Amino acid sequence: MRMKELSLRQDPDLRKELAFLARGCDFVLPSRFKKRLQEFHQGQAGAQAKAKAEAPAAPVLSESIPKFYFPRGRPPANLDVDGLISSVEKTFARFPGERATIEDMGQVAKACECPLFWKVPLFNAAGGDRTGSVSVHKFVAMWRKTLQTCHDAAAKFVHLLAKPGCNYLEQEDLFPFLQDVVDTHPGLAFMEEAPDFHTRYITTVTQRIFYTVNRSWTGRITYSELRKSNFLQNVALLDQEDDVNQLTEFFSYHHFYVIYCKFWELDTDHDLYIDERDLARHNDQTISHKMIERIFSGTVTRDRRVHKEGRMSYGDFVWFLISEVDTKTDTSMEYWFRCMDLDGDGVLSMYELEFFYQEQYLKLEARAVDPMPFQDCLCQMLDLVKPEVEGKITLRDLKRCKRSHIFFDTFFNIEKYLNHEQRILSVEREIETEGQEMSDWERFAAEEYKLLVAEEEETDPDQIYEDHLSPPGQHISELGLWTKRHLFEFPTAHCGLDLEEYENDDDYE
Ligand SMILES: [Ca+2]
Ligand SMILES: [Ca+2]
Repeated sequence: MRMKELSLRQDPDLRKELAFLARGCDFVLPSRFKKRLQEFHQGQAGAQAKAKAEAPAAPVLSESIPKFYFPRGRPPANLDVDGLISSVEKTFARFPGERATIEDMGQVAKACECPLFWKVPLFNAAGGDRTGSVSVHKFVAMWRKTLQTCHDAAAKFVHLLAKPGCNYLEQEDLFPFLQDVVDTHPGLAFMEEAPDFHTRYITTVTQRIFYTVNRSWTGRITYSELRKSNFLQNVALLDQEDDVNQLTEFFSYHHFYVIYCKFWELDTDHDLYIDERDLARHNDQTISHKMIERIFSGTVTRDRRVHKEGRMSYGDFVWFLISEVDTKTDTSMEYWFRCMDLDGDGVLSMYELEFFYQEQYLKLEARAVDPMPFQDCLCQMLDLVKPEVEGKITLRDLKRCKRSHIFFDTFFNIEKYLNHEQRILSVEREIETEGQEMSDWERFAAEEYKLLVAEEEETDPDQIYEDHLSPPGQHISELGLWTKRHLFEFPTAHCGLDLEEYENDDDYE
């Protein structure tokens, strides 16, 4: 039993959850933890039974602990490291002085049987970013160690990008990789002339990666989080897909463009920060002031300045917008649950629900809509969510009920609430076909992109031309304007075809 517990503590995910539990973090619910423990024990029992059946004659040594947990992937039975290394050596033999520059790294990545866009991670892990090129010896030493210690793509990717001694990825660890995507992916070649824009695209993609992959909200992507996500499959697809807009999960330029334009509209002075009043203007004041205040309390934002200085950066806005548009994803449900759980006890109490509903009630009255009294609204919501423990709504209840978007919109999103009221039937249909069509986010991004492009086409073409001729190199205060021109400049050259695709292809994903 003691052995079991020790092994359990070696699982970084479980260890983190234990630490959270110890600190009374509202976010790791005991029930969820119990379930994981149970799964873990079952998995362990299964693996042990299997190992026993496969190797009944193996000598049992009192000090040997059977290995059942492989954070860096399960080692393959017949791993031919020398064979893999020799094909890398053959590739290096083609380069002058057997040294590879960054331009050669595509071939090296292929020789390593990795997707093309692993080239910069591979190059940097062998010290290429410091020396400008890598020798065959240095590279082979690095790659041999990687092959011997990391046994699947997730483990290798983290190993290549993480800081020395770290077994997780932080946001900045992804920047060199993403910069290379911007610099060399054919679908982003048009960004070459606007280096200021690179950072914003990279910030957007980084936030989307953490939003989807970093399920623990720690700001550190672990092996297992990466393994459970689709991210590496998307990286591999970058090789084959020239149109990044097809990769809607992380890399889409259109999605970035939509998010950035939404931020731009709110950031009127274009210093790349927005305050509470700016955010409140989002989508015609649809989010309640109480909720905006909660967001600025720092409960769901990474940048400490949000709470301390009352200003939100673009990165945190990406989380807000995606959560606001699509309340059906796990991260979004967690985002809004955290906001609504004022005392952080992991339960939405009647007090907390009433706190948010009060403002919604007044807003409805102001719009001459007859609002439901709180008690009626409460009954309706409890009926919708059906919490396990009467009168106490947990995150687990909301995730299970599949209609948490209606719940959240009722308490702080007036536009969407009214939409639900008007479209009860179509909402029902939506639930039935869930998983078969575009997500709310994808639909929103595609529609907004169309609108933005149409808006730009209406602009007087002569005016655009004059703007482009304005002298470049303005000061920071004017950077926004300069960017805006580029912002609206990019899609025109590319949108024709893409737009047709949106219109003609019903199966667009
Ligand atoms: Ca601002
Ligand atoms: Ca609470």
